[in-house]
Amino acid sequence: MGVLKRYGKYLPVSEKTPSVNLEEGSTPLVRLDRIGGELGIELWAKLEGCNPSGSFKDRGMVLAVAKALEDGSRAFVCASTGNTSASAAAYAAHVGAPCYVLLPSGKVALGKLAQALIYGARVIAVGGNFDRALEMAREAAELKKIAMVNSVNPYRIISQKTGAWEICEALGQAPDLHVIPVGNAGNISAYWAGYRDFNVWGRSAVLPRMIGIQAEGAAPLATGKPCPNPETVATAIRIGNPVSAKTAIEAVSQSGGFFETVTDGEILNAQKALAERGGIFAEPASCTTLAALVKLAAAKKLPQGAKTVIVLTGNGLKDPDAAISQVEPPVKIGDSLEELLEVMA
Ligand code: AN7
Repeated sequence: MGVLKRYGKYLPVSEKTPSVNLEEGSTPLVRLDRIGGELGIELWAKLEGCNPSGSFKDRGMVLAVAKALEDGSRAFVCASTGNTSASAAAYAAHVGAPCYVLLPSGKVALGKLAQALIYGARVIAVGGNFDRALEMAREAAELKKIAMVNSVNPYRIISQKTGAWEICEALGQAPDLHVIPVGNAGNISAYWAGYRDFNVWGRSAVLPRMIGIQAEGAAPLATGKPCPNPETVATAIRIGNPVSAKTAIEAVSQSGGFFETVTDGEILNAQKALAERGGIFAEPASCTTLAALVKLAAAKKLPQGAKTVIVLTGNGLKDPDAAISQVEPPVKIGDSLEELLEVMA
């Protein structure tokens, strides 16, 4: 029914807030018994790739766009590693407003670029990395007086809390472990705030340990050191200077969790495992979560039987190149039945 309808009572919306709805949220929470069994845990995956633009960004974008319209904005701008731009472009199109998106040139997965373009956004390829593009977008938003819809916009984070609320409602309470990719660090901050809400409202006695995962080549929070030249196959989280670093560090420390890193090889292995043994195709950034669980299990650092949720933040179809790079090409035959039967033997 859309995030603003389902959770409007708990969000800063009033009768003056325009109703914006692409039927985002209410995504599946899927139990993965084959993979969970191998890891010795009760494993659940939140399929955020089932959102209308194919990532979790829609949860926050719907409120950011509704509030911007309420406040009189008529255009939007964002910088993005891909998914924020796809989401912003979709919602801008839906409400009939122009949208400018700044992308790090050549570093955005093909599906996400296709989305921003087909939704009709003004797509600008910046000759710098995401962190620089974000600075530029912030300055342009101020000068041109248009709404900035990156997660520096507080409504994004507030509305992304709905992911945690849905998990608590589906499981009856919060899980033991919450495992989530970390780029600009907004989502881990939002989930922790959402879990605390349910705790304060008396609807979950449990608070999960928050485990934030970064790619080894873009791990400012996991290493505690700035990362001026982030690099990873998981382009969504190719971010060196996370805007929400402070709240992410708080989420991890208050919950008794930790940050972990995984290599590009571990990420791609996990992507394949999730598809082959779970039936789920998620983009590389999302697969950092399973990669980390595999790594922790191997080091005997995974509490056996723990109820664990991984957030699969984006759809695998967004980055076909990453998937194709690690699989065998199709078997080629002519058009005879004999050849077919031979390859099926
Ligand atoms: C699939 O689109 O930053 O830690 O500009 O696309 O809240 O930043 C995307 C981030 C995880 C990290 N998984 O979330 C952008 C952008 C996917 C993502 C993250 C992103 P945050």
